[in-house]
Amino acid sequence: PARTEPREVDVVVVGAGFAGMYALHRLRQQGCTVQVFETAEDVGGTWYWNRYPGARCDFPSMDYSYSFDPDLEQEWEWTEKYPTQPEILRYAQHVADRFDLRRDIRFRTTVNATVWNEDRARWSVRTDQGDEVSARFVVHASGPLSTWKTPEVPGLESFRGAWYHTARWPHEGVDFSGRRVGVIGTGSSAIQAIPIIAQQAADLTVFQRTPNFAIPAHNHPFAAGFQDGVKARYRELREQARVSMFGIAVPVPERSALEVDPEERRRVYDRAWNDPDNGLGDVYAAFTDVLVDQAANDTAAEYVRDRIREIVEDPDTAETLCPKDYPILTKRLCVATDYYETYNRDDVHLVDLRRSPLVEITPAGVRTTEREYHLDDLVLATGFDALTGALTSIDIRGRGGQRLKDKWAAGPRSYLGLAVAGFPNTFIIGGPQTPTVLSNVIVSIEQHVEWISDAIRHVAEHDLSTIEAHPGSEDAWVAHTREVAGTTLFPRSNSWYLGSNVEGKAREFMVYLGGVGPYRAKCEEVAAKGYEGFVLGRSPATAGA
Ligand code: NA7
Repeated sequence: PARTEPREVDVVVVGAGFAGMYALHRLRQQGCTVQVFETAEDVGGTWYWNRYPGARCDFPSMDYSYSFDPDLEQEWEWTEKYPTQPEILRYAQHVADRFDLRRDIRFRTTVNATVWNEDRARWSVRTDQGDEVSARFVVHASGPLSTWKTPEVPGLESFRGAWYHTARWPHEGVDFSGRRVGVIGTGSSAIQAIPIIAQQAADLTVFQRTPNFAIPAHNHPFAAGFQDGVKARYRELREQARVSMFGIAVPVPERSALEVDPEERRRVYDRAWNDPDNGLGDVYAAFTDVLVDQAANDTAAEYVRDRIREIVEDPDTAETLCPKDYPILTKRLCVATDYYETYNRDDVHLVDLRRSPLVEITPAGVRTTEREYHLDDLVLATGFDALTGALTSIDIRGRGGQRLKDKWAAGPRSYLGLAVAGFPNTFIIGGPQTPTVLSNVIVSIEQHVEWISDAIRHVAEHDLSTIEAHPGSEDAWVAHTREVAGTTLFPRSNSWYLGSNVEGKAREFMVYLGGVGPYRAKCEEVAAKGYEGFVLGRSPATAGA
């Protein structure tokens, strides 16, 4: 039989998390035909997959929500300071219903290749379900923390018990009652899950390679009237978030941690630690120099280490839990409920993998250089191939058949994190070289979606065929991203921001640290100057079409 021509759409969007959902809505509103592909069975992205016990957002619910529709933000009712995964997923589902998004989303379908066709100036998009769609534009909304990773030790397949990765948790939940459970990893996910697993399990062993800093969440249901008060000021608060450093309205620091006297410093840190309305911003923006000056940073790090030593009764365990070899805040600061307290339980044990590294997973459990630990269940809270993993796992081939994966072998290269030279009409939401992962992600997502849909409209309205990053602007953006990172303490820690958590991955600091507000201003300036730094093409294929 004759091969049928692939269906043509204006835009293919990869992923139906918060980024893909808003991209679909916005692009459809401006008249584009859009096809979204999503691996999961429903919308929600991160909040669809990460169903481990205790999974919550570490930004407050009233801030971590869409701002694009004033009615949506007024009608939705959040229940508590930090929203749980089920509550955020319900919100995503509500948005999908409200804007009738699902009719343009193909679920249970993974995009595995996008190939640029020079003659037609279109992308051919293929999926694991055999779809082939021809699209003028591809928008990658597959998430900075979606490609999960297991520990780089052999034996996982031999384990006789059940194992779970925090980012692929069974929908029906897991009952750990009466079981001997091991958790590998002590990042944000583990720090949320450990206290809850500890309550259930007969016995919990935590395998820690690098300790993390965590501040108390002080999570609580909203007091009467609180939500209405925020909603009354929403326009002003959202605007403050858009121009802020981290995508959330917090006061801009004016003082150095070293210029105030120790009592005043202590007062500021005590407030960040004890205030029921505290948050990450209180620490990241406590002083002007905590992110850039080692001595200033040490004051914050020592404050948190002192709290750990106060909370954890066994001095040896407390010291093992104290991060000492990297500056505080240069790995994501965690927000915790009873995390350090959990180590005071008799049935919780901490194994320091720095002293006795992990050797293998065995049929019966986990073996370190010291001994074997027998376990019924194993929880892998071992993180993600962050920022680039979801993009390089797709066979993306641009001009001349060049693969994105090859182009990025020595580290990601992009212009504004939005576009890549040699890959016309392709945009990335929340990717590397943007502030996204060090911000209130939804604020960053909205800015990206709005910028990208404006760019797509610009191409359509000016009868252009392509928009593509100029190699020179890409070089300049990569250099600028490095330069800004180099003025901070961030490159001093082996974090997933640097790619150092994945074996063989290039070391390149992947987050733009200029701040959400300044980054937005830069993107807006580029657009206002007629997409300065981009090459706008008019090909025979579209001329007169
Ligand atoms: P993270 O923050 O990447 O944490 C992963 C943890 O797993 C971290 O403690 C790692 O230790 C540990 N890990 C990874 N591989 C191994 C091996 N092979 N052996 C021992 N320990 C290992 O992921 P999360 O899911 O917690 O959080 C990701 C982000 O989601 C978070 O930052 C928030 O922004 C939301 P390491 O530090 O590499 O020594």
